[in-house]
Amino acid sequence: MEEKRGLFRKWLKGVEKIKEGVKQQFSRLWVADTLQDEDWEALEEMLVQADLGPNLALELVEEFQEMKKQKVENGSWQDWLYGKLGSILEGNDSSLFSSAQSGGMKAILLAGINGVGKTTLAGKLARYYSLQGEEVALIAADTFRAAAVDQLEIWAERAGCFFFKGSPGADPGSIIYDGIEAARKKNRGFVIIDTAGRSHVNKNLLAELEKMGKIVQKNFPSGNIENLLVIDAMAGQNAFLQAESIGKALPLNGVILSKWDSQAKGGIVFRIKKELALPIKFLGIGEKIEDLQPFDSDQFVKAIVYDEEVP
Ligand SMILES: Nc1nc2c(ncn2[C@@H]2O[C@H](COP(=O)(O)OP(=O)(O)OP(=O)(O)O)[C@@H](O)[C@H]2O)c(=O)[nH]1
Ligand SMILES: [Mg+2]
Repeated sequence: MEEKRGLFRKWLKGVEKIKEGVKQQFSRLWVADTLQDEDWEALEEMLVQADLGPNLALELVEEFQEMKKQKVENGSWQDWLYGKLGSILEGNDSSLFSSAQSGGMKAILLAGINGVGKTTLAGKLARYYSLQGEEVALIAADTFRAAAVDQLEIWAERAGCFFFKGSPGADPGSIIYDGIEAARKKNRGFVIIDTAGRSHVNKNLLAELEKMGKIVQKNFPSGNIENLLVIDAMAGQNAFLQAESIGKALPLNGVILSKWDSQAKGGIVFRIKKELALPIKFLGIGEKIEDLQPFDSDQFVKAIVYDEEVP
């Protein structure tokens, strides 16, 4: 319970900024009798600052203007905004493997640019799914840095799961192939693959990722694979460029936003769902193994719009 409360507080930190802006702007404009262009511009600016992006910001401002014109007695801006933001996130299924074949092995492949938190997430997910009764294997397919393999091994120890590393000099594709075989032999049906950070503009690295994805694809039915893109919650506009080019190399099933605890602005969630049409699966909310939250869209929207209490 204490752990849950602590995690909720960390999670709320990533909501604070957008919540504050929303509360100030919408409540002020809602009650004002006459409004100038500057007032609407300030609202738009706040939404852009909160990382919702220019298109969505404008859409919200225009709809809010319309809504204010037809202001119904006793209506509230909160209920309107809850409905509007909720509709953007509608259908965000944060569960993994919802269409997996029962009894079959499952694989998570983590991809993303350098330093976004992939290895940390591999450890967090290993613990999360081990606690749910899965037999987890962590595969170290980052061959760029020797230290990366050691780093993952430490996470595997913390999570108490099986760890596989390739021989020095092996290519990541063959490590994945051998890792899957080793996991199968050890009856570890839940494989999590950590890959090297790769720039989304480096063609060779993207081709390498494509190859890794194909090896996973050959070894698992499609419903048993989750190719997840890890994005730094503060990446802003750049997140979309990353998703676009990495998504061309690897068919993505969803996004994990990391570093949610460090001044994330929150609005990026709506853009990812709307512009990339990818579900948000988890939030990384700190550097510890337990700092992971499945993304709950209703809880998120409620926390922005209404005054949520720490449970
Ligand atoms: N505050 C915070 N820090 C995080 C989070 N996730 C990871 N970090 C930190 O971010 C840094 C990079 O994390 P890694 O897991 O090594 O990132 P990576 O994507 O594997 O990095 P490369 O393999 O070099 O591409 C480390 O210092 C982590 O402790 C998070 O959710 N919150
Ligand atoms: Mg790493």
